[in-house]
Amino acid sequence: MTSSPTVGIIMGSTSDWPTMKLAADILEELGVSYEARIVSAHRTPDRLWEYGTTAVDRGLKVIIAGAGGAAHLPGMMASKTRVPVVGVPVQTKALSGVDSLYSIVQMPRGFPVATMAIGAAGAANAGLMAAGILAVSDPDLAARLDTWRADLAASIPEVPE
Ligand code: RP5
Repeated sequence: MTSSPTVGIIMGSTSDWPTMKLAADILEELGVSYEARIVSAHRTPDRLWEYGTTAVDRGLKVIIAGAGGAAHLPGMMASKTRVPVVGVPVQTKALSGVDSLYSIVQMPRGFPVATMAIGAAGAANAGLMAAGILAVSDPDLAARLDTWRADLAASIPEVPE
């Protein structure tokens, strides 16, 4: 889904895509337009700068940013745009994603990043967080999100199976 995206999903490496795709899957389910791009704080800083500088004019309403290790992408993106940034700490082999989490969560006052859980749950929740933000001003999306949440609740058994 790439036409007129309202959500930008960015990640530091293509190796982050299996995780970040879980955010994309949620947005697909809920009918939210998005784009997915590799934007690395360290390897492609000029691309990060350009992405952040143009985000508002391009109509992006939420940016989901995922990275692992020295995960500076979400925070740097938050420094370049007022578009809300949802951060996803990608799980790493060396430190299990605690490094990613600490790199993302402890932002200085003035430049917030809404930091999700490490890994798969965090990526899916980032998609839901983005949808929730957009649903504030989109009643049709709000209805789809309510249905999604009700379906999830209904799928949880009352007794262990
Ligand atoms: C980070 O380094 C990326 O976000 C990724 O999680 C990690 C490893 O990247 P690769 O070496 O797999 O490209 O910048």
